[in-house]
Amino acid sequence: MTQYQSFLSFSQEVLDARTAGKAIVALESTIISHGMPYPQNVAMAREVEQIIRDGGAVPATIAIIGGKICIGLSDEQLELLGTSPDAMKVSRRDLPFVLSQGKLGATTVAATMICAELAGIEVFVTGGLGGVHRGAETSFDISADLQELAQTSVAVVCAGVKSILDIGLTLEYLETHGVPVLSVGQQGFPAFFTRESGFNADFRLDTPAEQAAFISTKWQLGLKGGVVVSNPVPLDQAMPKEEIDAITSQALQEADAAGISGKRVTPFLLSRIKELTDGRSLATNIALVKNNARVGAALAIAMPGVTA
Ligand code: PSU
Ligand code: MN
Repeated sequence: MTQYQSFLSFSQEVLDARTAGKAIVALESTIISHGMPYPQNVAMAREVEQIIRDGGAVPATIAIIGGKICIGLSDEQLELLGTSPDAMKVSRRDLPFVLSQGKLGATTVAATMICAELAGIEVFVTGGLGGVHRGAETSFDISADLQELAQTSVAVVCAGVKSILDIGLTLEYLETHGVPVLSVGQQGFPAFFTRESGFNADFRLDTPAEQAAFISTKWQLGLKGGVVVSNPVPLDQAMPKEEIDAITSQALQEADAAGISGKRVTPFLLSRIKELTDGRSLATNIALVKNNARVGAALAIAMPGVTA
C-alpha cells in the first residue's frame, strides 16, 4: 500500500462505483465554502451531484475533513463546508498543513486535481479556473491551478476563466506549460459569465467521444498534466458583457484599494461581483456549473475502460 492511501477516505457510493468500474466525476469544495453564499452553495452542490448521477456517473465531491482526504461527501459534510466560516481554502501548498492539523479544508481546483489523481479519478467538473491575475507582472499573482494543470493528469471541465483575470496571459501560460485547452460547441474560449472572451480555445471537440479520445491519447503518450475542457455558459443564462465588464473593473479597484492580496483575492472579487449584480452573477454561476456537470458526466462515461 502506497503511503498516500492511508489519507484517502471514500464514501460508500464512490467505493461501489470503483468496484463496478463506473465513471466517477470529481467536484471541488472551495466553490462551496468560498465561491458562493449559504444556502445557495449547498443547494448547488447537491444539485450538481444529482445531475452527474442522472448523467450515469457518480459524483465525488472532495474536501479535507478530520485528517482525511474525503472522496465523496455526505449531505452533512456538504452542509458543514457550506456553513463553516473556518473552512480553509486549500491549494497544493496548504494540503500538508490542513491534513496534519486535522483542520477543515475546502479544496481549490489545484488541490482537487491532486486528490482526484490520488483517487484514480480522471474527470473533474468545476465552474471557473484560477489564472493569471491582471497586473501579475508586478503582483506575481498567478493561481496555483495553472501549475497543477501542467503536472497533474486530470481533465477539468470549466466555463473558462473570469474576466477578473488576464485571460490572454492565462492562455499563454497554459500554452507554455503544454496544457491543451479544448472547447465544446464553439471555437471561442468562454469567459465564465459570458460565452466569448475574445480568445480562441486550441481545439474544438464537440462530442464526449472525441474529447475522451484526445485526453486518453495525451496520457497514453506519457504526456503528464491536465486538459482544460471549456464549456460556455448557456446562452439564456449568460450576463451582458458590458455590465459584467464594468462591475469587474469596479470590484478590481476595490480589491486594490482595500489591499486584498494572496488567496483572499479571488473570494473577495466573487462576492463583490455578486453584490454589485444584485445576485444575478450567482444565478449565472450556478447555471454554468450545472451545465458543466452534464458535459463532465458524459465525458467520464466516454473515457476508455469505464463500465456503462
Ligand atoms: N473561480 C471561480 N470560482 C471559484 C474559484 C475560481 O469562478 O470558486 C475558486 C476555485 O476553487 C479556484 C480558486 O481553484 O478559486 C482559485 O483561487 P486562486 O486564484 O487564489 O488560486
Ligand atoms: Mn492568487
